[in-house]
Amino acid sequence: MTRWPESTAREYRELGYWTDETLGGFLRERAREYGPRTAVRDHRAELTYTQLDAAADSTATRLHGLGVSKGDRVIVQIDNRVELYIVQFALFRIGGVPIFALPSHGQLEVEQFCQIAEPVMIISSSTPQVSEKERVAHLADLSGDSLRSRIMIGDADGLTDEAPDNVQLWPAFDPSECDDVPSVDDVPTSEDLAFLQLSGGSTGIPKLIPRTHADYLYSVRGSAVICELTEHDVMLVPLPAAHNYPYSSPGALGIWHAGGEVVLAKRPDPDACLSQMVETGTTIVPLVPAIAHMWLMAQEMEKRQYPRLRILQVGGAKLSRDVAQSLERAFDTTVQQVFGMAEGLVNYTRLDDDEETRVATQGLRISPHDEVKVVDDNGNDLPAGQSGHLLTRGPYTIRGYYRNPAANRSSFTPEGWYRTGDLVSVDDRGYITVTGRAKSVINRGGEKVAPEEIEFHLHADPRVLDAVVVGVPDEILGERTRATVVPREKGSMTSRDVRTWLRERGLASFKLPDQVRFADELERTAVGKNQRT
Ligand code: OOB
Repeated sequence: MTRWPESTAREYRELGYWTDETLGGFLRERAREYGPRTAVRDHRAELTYTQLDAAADSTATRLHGLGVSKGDRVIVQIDNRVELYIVQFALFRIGGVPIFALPSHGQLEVEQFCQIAEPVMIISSSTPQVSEKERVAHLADLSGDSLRSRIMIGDADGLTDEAPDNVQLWPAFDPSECDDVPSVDDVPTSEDLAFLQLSGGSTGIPKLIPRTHADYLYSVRGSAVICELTEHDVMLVPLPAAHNYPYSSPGALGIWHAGGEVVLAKRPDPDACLSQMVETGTTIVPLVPAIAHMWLMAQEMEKRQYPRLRILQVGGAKLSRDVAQSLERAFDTTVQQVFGMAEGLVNYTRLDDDEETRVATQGLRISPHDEVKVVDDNGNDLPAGQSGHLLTRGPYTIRGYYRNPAANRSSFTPEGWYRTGDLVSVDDRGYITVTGRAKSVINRGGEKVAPEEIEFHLHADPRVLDAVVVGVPDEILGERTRATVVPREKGSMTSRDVRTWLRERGLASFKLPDQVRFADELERTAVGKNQRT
């Protein structure tokens, strides 16, 4: 893992940005302070801070007993339920390193994580398959035999008698069964690797983002201050809870920092979520523009009142000025734009910014020590107000990906600046406006799709001669994916065949093309490359 230079790290420690606190210790402290208050609930369980803390302990003891120790990677693929947080904190306590897979990731992505990170365990909330034995053996093979066990959380159906010993089914969490405290000799320290997040991805192979306890907690504390969180705050989480944005910007961690309550929504559909907001007295909710747009349409019909709602956050993709204005009016609340990246840097519009700033910019960095610069195509610095490539470094922005020297060479400068791939302009106050994108990634309503990856899998289809994937404008998603396919034999394939092929390759559902077109040949650029735009 590429770290910050020692002199820079020392500065962050001296400034008090990086402390000795680990994520495991963070929860212990919060339980001491806010014990009987509700920390989190989902569709079936509600846990106080004391219970969440105890559940993390007993799960840590169990995982330690299964051989997970400091530095071991564990793929965690759990949907929006309390067990996601219990398992995360359990791993933090024993120094296990979760890889935060999203529920929508397919078998293929899980295989790729196994190849890169050589995990010892996979913990998921998916239903076991009949062929689980073969799957585990295959994944163990890909991970260089590091993978020892697979744990599934949920209902017993689906796990057959033939399941191998290394596949275990854990029933949903029961608070009455928590009593152990893990006894671990080799405890993690705050500058150790805490977990691996996934990059929004601009290449075919996923990139893993190494975050430390100290850098991440600094961004959480800063975010909680910016959002003025207190123990009276209630956050509804309609997005996949393991994503960096609803996890830490300020996310669940920010809420717990302040002693508030997290409510996990199963899905982001407006009908269920809007009534849940009323019932739970939600004060803050993180959304992506595509979902904000759906909620806006529902709200304009139903006109509910949300007397406690303070902040409607929108981030992950560019929000249009019109929608921002309409959201504030329809929900009678303040919109906060969030422009962030799992690699680090997060910007927020502030709650007391004037309307123009709130609706037209993507906000200001968290830290005065976040370095932000805008350069032209040749790497020369540009003056304030001019649009160019955004480069950044700072106290919570990584200096390199996990086990990926090739990506490090292209994504980081020798001086440690991260090339975000975003085109922005920065005004003289430091507020950023996203003006475009230099990376090839398609931002499909906040979900990032690398066209090269889909093209790679399309080319693997023996019926396909050539293929190109592009993003096309979409009123709701911002962009949707369109695949243009040249079949070897004209008329031999339907768009359904194309999607079925990709699904069977194990690709995440959000990467399947929204639209498939067939052509006799592809347009080429002058150098003979496929024309993407
Ligand atoms: C968030 O993180 P990622 O890692 O899924 O994606 C990062 C990329 C950025 O580089 C940018 O291209 C895009 O997503 N993006 C935005 C945006 N927020 C993110 N583009 C325009 N406007 C915005 N407000 O997406 C993420 C991480 C933490 C907080 C919020 C979002």
